[in-house]
Amino acid sequence: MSMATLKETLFKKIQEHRPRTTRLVKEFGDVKIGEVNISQAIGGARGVKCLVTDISYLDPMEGIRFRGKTIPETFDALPKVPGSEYPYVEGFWYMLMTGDVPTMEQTQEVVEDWKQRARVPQYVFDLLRALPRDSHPMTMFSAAIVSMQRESIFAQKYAEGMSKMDYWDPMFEDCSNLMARLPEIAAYIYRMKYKGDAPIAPDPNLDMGGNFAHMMGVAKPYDDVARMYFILHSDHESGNVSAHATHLVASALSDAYYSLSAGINGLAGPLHGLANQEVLGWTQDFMAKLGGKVPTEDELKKALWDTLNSGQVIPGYGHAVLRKTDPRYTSQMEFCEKHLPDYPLFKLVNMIYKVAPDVLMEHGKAKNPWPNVDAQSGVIQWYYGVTEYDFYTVLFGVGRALGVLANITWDRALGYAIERPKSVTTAMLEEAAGIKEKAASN
Ligand code: NMX
Ligand code: MLT
Repeated sequence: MSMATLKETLFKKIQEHRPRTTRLVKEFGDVKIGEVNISQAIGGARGVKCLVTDISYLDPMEGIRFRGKTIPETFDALPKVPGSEYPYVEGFWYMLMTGDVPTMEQTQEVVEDWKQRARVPQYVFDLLRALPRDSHPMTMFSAAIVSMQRESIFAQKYAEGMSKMDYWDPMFEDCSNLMARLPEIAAYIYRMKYKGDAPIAPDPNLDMGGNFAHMMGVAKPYDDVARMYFILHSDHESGNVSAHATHLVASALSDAYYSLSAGINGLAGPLHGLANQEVLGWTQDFMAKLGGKVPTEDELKKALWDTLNSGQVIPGYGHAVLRKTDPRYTSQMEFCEKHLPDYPLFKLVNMIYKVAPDVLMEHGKAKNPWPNVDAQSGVIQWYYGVTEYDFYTVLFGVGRALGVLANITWDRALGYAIERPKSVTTAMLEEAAGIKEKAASN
């Protein structure tokens, strides 16, 4: 008997899962899972449980689990690219989609499938070339994604008339096509913008991570850096801005191109993904002020306080959910300890890790004084020669696409509703707080 494809396995999983969701809604729809208070309504819905995903879960103390697996468990379980330390991104996609760890054969099926889907339409390159060259790379990335909307199989099938039960199928097709094309688009932006407008053609013999490194023009072990980076940045449950924005837009039955572009726009904010470029910017400015010499802990402390006292955040520190060091930070730190232990920038980042949490605790505002994923990622890129730090969020975006696209495929499979939370007025909150008489009209 021939092996089931990823799509066939996914369909089986979807059929098994649907009754669970239906039962919860039908029989237990009234069961309460939380309450909402005024500070949550004003403060970004922090901690409000109103999203459902099975792709990943974020525990405040332990950090992320992808399909129930911690980061080290994920790296251990998945099939590795021969001669590499890190797994195939394609196998990770299989795991995010189905919840199963694929065999090497199942992984190879996705590798081959993505190769068939990888051709980027010429008009995407034409569009990128038409944009001002000083556009931010995230603007270019988002524009390239939304420009491909005309390719959407979901939009086409929807226009023709399609049963709700079938929505997941063209959504999966669109998401797979996007995943197969994003690496070339990202690398093209990089080479066009920063490397003398000299794009490198894809190599059809390579896996996704290997091909990305090849198209970036960066030698080994950057292929492994790419695999590690994309997997680490893939998913952080559903409430973060990029995942939530993607899900929100998809909930209107907008296709994967519109939805991912929206998510990428959210990732481009400095409090979200852009923080990784801000970390490098902050660190480089600080080094420049010191004339390049290695700082003392006191000098570093002063620079951190100067940032806080000028009303700015310390990029790469703090988190809306996490209350410990982000395991994605730790995973990258372990990579650095192995591959670049004596690199001065790595040493400086470690020194910040030693000093910043105490400074943030003394400052007394941030609920989490520990580093997040963005505090460490730029060092690795810099070490391998990718020093153009305004490009870093595009790398985050390629990785994030894995998680958010797996999520919206399942959104369609489980028939999740159009998202529409309720808003209230300030006067209504004042009434609820008992500090204002009920007005005839709010
Ligand atoms: N530096 C200075 N102040 C901070 C920091 C920080 N790193 N983190 C939080 N605060 C402040 C925050 O601005 C807020 O101040 P105010 O009361 O004046 O509005 C206060 O502490 C309470 O915020 P929290 O509840 O701890 O954090 P929140 O959940 O609102 O925000 C972040 C989470 C991640 C947006 C926030 O910690 C931050 O701005 N960090 C720096 C930017 C960053 O690293 N972002 C990347 C997040 C990961 N990612 O890749 O997306
Ligand atoms: C993320 O990876 O999305 C960030 O850590 C932000 C978050 O989870 O809120």
